[in-house]
Parts: sequence; structure tokens; C-alpha cells
Amino acid sequence: MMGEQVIKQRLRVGMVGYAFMGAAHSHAWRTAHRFFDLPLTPELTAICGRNVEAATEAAERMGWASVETDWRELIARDDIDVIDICTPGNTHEEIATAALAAGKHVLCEKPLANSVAEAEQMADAAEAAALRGALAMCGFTYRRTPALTLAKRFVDEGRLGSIRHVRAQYLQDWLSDENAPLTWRLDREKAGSGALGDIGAHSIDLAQWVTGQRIEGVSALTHTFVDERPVGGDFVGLGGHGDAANAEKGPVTVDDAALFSASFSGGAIGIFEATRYALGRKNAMRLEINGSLGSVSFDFEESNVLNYYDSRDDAEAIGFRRIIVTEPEHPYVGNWWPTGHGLGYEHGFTHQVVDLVTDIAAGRQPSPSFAEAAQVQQVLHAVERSASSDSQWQALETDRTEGGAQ
Ligand code: SOE
Repeated sequence: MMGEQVIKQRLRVGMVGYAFMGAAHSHAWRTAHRFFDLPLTPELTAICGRNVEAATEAAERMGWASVETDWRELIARDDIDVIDICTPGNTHEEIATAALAAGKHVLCEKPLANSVAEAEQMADAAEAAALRGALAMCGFTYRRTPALTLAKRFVDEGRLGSIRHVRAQYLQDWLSDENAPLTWRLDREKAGSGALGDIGAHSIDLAQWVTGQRIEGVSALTHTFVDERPVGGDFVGLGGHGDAANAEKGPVTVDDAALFSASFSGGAIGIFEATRYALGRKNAMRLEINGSLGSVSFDFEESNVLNYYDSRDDAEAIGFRRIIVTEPEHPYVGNWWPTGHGLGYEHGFTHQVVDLVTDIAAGRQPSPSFAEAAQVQQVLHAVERSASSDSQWQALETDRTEGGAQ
């Protein structure tokens, strides 16, 4: 008799947005159950975008079964179980709170929102919805890079000892050309902030998650190098080249770069840098942690490598080890390729779906939760308060995750 085919329950997804993050999330929803044994099988049920032609083209290209042009109608559908929000930050609160109220699970891109008030409303809505079985997660995907998951394991196992220094940089260069066009990421109304919230938020979440410590206060500097840019122009990737000759120019209303120092709940101190002007650095999301017994360092531009230093190694052999994080024993990688073949940027999104689907099936709160993401928003806000005030120090006003509550 033919082997019994196990028909798994579907998890029907509705995604809002279809640009860079929409493409990465679509790939993850299509791929996760083909490489991991998931308790539910994701289905790309509907994609939503205001422009019906563009959304229809995206649906055909990315594999979505239907198209909506109003997110409210998407949320109202009874054949949708999860709402995946891949839109600019000014839309997150409205969509997420409505979806949670409608009993949908929610995956929301980072940063959670454009303000602390919105983020706290989303976290409150997620807490209430969880009591009714609707779960929410924020898309800080770098946690699910195998080398960084391994770094957290090393910290949790005590291999680094007590954590003293956190050194986090997120270096990109797509705005180095002063003629790169004005895009939504440079508009405070849409993006909430610039490099700080877009890429600095990743560093904040990651530093706290890997160390297990919370940032309690910051002292900061933000800067905008180019305060007006060509409107329009050929948009390439994140930046592109505006037509400088005679293009209309518009104001940049966000930071181009943010620098800040931080104190952590467990006694560590940290230094953070986020910039879109580090010419030559394309996506250098870097983290180094120094403890009393050892250190780890990571650079996303070598994302399959974790550098590890153990002070207990023999003197003649001591030094940073370059661990190629592709052994089956390493996080996630056993489901992919043989050792040494490596993973890429998109795999963090697929691992995010793996863990979200597993948590939904188990009725377990996914991480990062909206509460964790709201605490990151508090840090972003403290950085902006510090940078805009004369005072040298800003303690967080509230932290709903205090005491480790997730
Ligand atoms: C642009 O800086 C960006 O696309 C971020 O928005 C993403 O979160 C990051 O993963 C890659 O860079």
C-alpha cells in the first residue's frame, strides 16, 4: 500500500507589502516547510498592495494565490490565519492592532513602530490577543543567523564569563552618493527615523538578545550629512542615482548616522554605530562581545563565520578561532547543505518562519515578542532624546520587559 501521506493543516498567510521585505518574506513562506519539518504548512493565500497592477505582478512573481488592495479587507477574510506586515513603519500600529483584534496571528517587520506610543499600543494589543490565542512576533531576523544563534549559546553556556563590552556597528553605504534619490526611508513621517531605527534597531535587539542584558541608559549623537536629495531618479536597490542636473529636491528629515554609548542591566557597557555612509561597507552588521573568559566577534559580510576567543586555551595555541558555522551540530544549518556550503541573507527570514510556525502550532509566545520590540523602541527614543538634548544621559522611562519578562 502506498505510504500514508500525512496531510498537515495549512497556515494561511496574508502579506501586506511587496517590496524588498515582501520578497524576502515570500521566499521564507514558500521555502520553510520544504527544508524543515513544520507542524503546519504555510500557504501564500493573499498579498495586499494599494496598486492593483503592481500587487498582481508581485503575486505572480512571488507565488501568492490572490490579491487585495485594502488591508482591512485582507484582515476581514476568514481564510487568513496570519497577517505579515512588510510596509513602512507608519502603517504598523494600525494594521497590527486591527489584525490582532480580528484574531489573526501577526508577524511585523522591524522596527515595531515609529514611536514609543505606537509600540506600547501594539505590545498591549499583543498581550490581550495572546489570551485569545492570537500570537505576535517582530521581524528581527539577524537573531536567526546561525553564527549569531551560536554566539548566544556560547554566552548562555558561560563560555565568555561575565560580559563587559558590547561593540555593535551596522555599516552600509547606499547613501554615500549625495545624488541618491529621496525615498520613504528618508522621510520621518513614513520611516520614523533614519539609520537609527532602520539598522540601529537590529544592533540593539541583537546586543540585548545575545548578552541577555537590557540597555538601561544611553548617551547619543545623531547626524544628517546630506539634508536634501533629488526627488525621483532611477531607484536601484536601497539607493540609486538621482538626476542631479535639474531634479527637484526634497528635504531629508531623518538621521543619516547615529552613534551612542549604552549601559546594560548586567553591568556591561556598549558602543553602537549605525550609518548609511560607511563607503565600501555594504551590509556590515557587526557585533563583538568581550567577557571575562572569552570573546566573540561577527560581521554579516562573512555571515557563516563566528570568531571565538577562549582565554583558557593553551598559550602556544591561543587566539581567535574562525568557526565556519555550517556543521550539522550548529543552529538551523543541518536542514540545509553539507558542511562548508554556507547560508545567506534570506535564510534568517526562513528560520524566522520556522520558529513562528512552530510557536503558533504549540500556542507558545514567539520571540522577539512585541513587548521585546517595544523595549527596543524605548532605546531608540532614548537615543533621539539624548541626541536632541543637552543632557548627557537618558534613562529609559519604562521597560515592560524588566525582570526578563518576554
Ligand atoms: C536597509 O537598511 C535594510 O534593508 C534594512 O531595512 C533591513 O532590515 C536589513 O536587514 C538590511 O538593510
